[in-house]
Amino acid sequence: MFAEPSDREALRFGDRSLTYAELHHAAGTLAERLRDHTRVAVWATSTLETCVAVVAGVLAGVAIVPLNPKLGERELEHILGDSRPDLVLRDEPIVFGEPGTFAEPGPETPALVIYTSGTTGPPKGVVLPRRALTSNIDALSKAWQWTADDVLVHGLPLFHVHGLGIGILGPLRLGGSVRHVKFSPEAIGHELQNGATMMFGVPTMYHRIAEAVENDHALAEQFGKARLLVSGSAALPASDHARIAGATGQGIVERYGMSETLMNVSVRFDGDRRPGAVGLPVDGVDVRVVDEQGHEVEQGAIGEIEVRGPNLFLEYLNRPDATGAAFRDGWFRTGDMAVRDPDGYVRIVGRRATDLIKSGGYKIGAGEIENVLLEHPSVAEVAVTGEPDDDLGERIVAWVVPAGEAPEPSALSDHVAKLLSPHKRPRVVRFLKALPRNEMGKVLKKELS
Ligand code: MLC
Ligand code: AMP
Repeated sequence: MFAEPSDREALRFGDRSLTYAELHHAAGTLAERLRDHTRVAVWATSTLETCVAVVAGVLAGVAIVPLNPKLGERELEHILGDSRPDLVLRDEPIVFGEPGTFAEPGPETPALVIYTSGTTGPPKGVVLPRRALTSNIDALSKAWQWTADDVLVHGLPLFHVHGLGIGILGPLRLGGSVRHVKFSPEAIGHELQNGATMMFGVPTMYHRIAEAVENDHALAEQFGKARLLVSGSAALPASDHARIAGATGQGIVERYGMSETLMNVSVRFDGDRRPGAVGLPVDGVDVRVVDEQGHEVEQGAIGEIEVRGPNLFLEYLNRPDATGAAFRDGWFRTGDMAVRDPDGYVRIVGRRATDLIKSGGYKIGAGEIENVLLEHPSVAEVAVTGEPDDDLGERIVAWVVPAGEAPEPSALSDHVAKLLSPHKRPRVVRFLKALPRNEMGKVLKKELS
């Protein structure tokens, strides 16, 4: 799964780093403690300790459940209750002791359980086996000409597939290095000036980079040095693509992924970096665009993306119902709507469910937020929607019918941040006398804008 021990730097967080030899030693030591466990939860702080714990789990064949370190009490309770970890690690001190020896676990062994939001209830645990990770990293290595010579820089959180699944495990498998920074255009630019060759980010980060490089010539030059800038987790606006290309000379490479499928489609390193398109299926992955009956649509027509291949997850933990509903004839139904260009390039044009919001690259279910807002004593009725936002892609809006006097909007945002996660908090609260509903009583969200 991972590159061999050596003196090469594997990981760097600020002024702390580990070589491959140190990483194998530390992770092997911790893996010995994890032996015979089934699942271990890790508070996924942006630290070396988190990476060592994840590598230890992978070595020992134990599934790691990364937890957002800012998780609120309700969401945490759900994730722990659902995943029932044998152990919870938080910034576990790095120890160079007696490393255990382990046979390579089988390809179907669960490696990560990533919690992802649906439209209504609490998040579901996506169980990713080792072969999904190894096959996907190898396919991306080919697509991006990504090798052991690369030094990746990013500031992504370590509890999702983008930052952890490919942003940490990718370099560690390929034998390159990764430098993790607290995201700012300047922090990324500094690393690109000093040896980093490629960057991963979500469109919100590229929007902030676009703003920054247009006003700072030296920063633009730093970004111009990169071998490769990759964007994903949400649609990169064509305007930000063009602004960055104009200021730095870099065409951003877009790829499309999901917790359940890892990165299934991407523009190639030497491919056409066309704004608004996410490229072609990566090697070994089948992608089709189908109508509601599951028949492939004609080229140029809109349909839903379905995916098949070794990159797919095993199941939603404890949710055979949801797992069954997510597949049709062996194909995973993404819920994303797309068209294909004449050359096969995929263009994502929307989502099947209006109750899923992508904000800052995080997927957020409207129903989950509505449920906790209804628990607030000042809320009689509520509907949550996503509105276009230049920075976040979409911002979360709560439409509230107050019970009595209207509360402070910040009280409602804090309530959501505290019970769920800060990134799920409404950025805007609008008060109404009543929600628009149809004769069946269903809220007409399209009328809320
Ligand atoms: C604000 N904060 C609060 C708060 N209000 N905390 C508690 N209560 C409140 N009411 C805190 C936040 O926690 C944060 O702290 C700070 O204030 C600012 O928060 P923000 O404004 O929400 O976010 P910002 O810092 O601006 O972050 C933007 C961002 C972030 C782009 C850096 O959205 C991000 O990291 N996005 C990446 C999401 C991602 O990885 N998605 C991949 C999913 S996988 P602090 O301490 O943090 O500053 C996937 C598949 C695929 O999609 O294809 O990849
Ligand atoms: P998540 O469930 O958090 O893994 O988010 C996956 C979703 O992010 C996908 O279903 C898409 O809706 C969205 N997504 C990821 N990459 C892209 C992209 N390049 N363009 C548009 N949407 C994307």
